[in-house]
Amino acid sequence: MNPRRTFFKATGASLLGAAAVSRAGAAVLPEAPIQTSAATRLPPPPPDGRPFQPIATLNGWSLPWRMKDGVKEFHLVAQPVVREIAPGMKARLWGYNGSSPGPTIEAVEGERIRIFVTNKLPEVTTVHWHGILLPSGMDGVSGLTQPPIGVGKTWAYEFVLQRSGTFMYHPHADEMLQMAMGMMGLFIVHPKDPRQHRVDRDYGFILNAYDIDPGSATPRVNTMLDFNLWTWNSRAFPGIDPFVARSGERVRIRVGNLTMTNHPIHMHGPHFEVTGTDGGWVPKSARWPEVTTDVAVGQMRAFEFDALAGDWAIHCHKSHHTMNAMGHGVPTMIGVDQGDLARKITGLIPDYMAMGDKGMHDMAEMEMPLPENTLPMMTGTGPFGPVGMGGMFSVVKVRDELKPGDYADPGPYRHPAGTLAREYTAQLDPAPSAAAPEADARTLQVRKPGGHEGHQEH
Ligand SMILES: [Cu+2]
Repeated sequence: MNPRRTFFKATGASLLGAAAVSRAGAAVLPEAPIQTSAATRLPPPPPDGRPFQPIATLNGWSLPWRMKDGVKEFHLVAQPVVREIAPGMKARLWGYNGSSPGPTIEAVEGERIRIFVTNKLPEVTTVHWHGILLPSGMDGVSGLTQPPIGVGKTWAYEFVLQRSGTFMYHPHADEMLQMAMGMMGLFIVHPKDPRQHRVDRDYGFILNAYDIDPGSATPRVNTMLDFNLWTWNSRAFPGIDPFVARSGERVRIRVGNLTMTNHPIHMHGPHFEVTGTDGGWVPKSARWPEVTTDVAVGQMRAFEFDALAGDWAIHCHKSHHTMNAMGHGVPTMIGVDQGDLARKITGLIPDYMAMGDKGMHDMAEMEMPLPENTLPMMTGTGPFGPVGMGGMFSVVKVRDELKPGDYADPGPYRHPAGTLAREYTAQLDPAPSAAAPEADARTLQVRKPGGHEGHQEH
């Protein structure tokens, strides 16, 4: 990844083929750029419309628009896509404009927007604008507020943005299947006054999850809870880009959850404050410091912090969500003497490896034979060896020297002298507290029945 070199080029964006719309339609519809790369692409400053500070969509991009008679027009195309989840694995998903999640929609409070949605899926769809205040008839609920958008059809949604904040979009037609296939995107409404809620860096991503059998590429769409790929913007570590900042900068991270379970997002290092929820901004007087914020299903959270130099892990604190596929069916072998079992089985299955009788860390270092198109369960490498993480994990990389607007991975952190944990190698006598069996015996005696505590027996 190198966002500096992959700046979004609106002019280079490709137009959809004429097959998507009729010849007459093509003349009136806005461009529908497509983007299939999973690199983080920073949008340029807004060329027209109201001014705002664009966000950096993690491993994603923002949808360009055109202004027409004072209305900001976007064009979303719902379609099958191929998404690289991390190097070594691609998934066949559904998304918008070439990617899953779809591009981030960015607009400004008070603007009138018109969003054209073209359906290139094999079935009907709609788009629901999750969290946005709008007329009921623009809410995108199939059957309730509109008939579904037929295959090959284009519909238009139009409304005025009443409140700034962090929102999302996703289908509300066959949504269990369509969201399990990756159809979702961020929708950021910026404040009317760009000086309000101003930060130095503004990141955003969606929590999503897939159940893709090792060796295959299409999600099992009927899975309710037992997903095996826990992703941010349809990427799993080490495929997730770092959050880069300069020391002292004010950083905002916006998170939306469209999985089937909650995710306690935990950041090491600087404490943060939740500054935005589904309903908008949290007043300063109502904020408190945190290091973990739980993002429940369907919720959005924005949090902010003052960047401190270092490499700080940021991850979901459900430890199974920082692993990739294949992790959950493995039996626990800690303490099990597997003896010459491995040698015997290897006679039958040459690739067999006994694993995990002392824990599973060593598995992160092993070159395990994996089916094609399958990610290792625990992976990623840091300056000190295997990180042993997958799934919903990334790193906040803060450096003292960094140009404003530089989002490129700065490499590993150079720790100042005396600030790094170290192995202790000096010879030590056993500490007195390490051998005190008499003390333990005395403690037990006091608790014998008949003593003061014996009354509890009755
Ligand atoms: Cu989680």
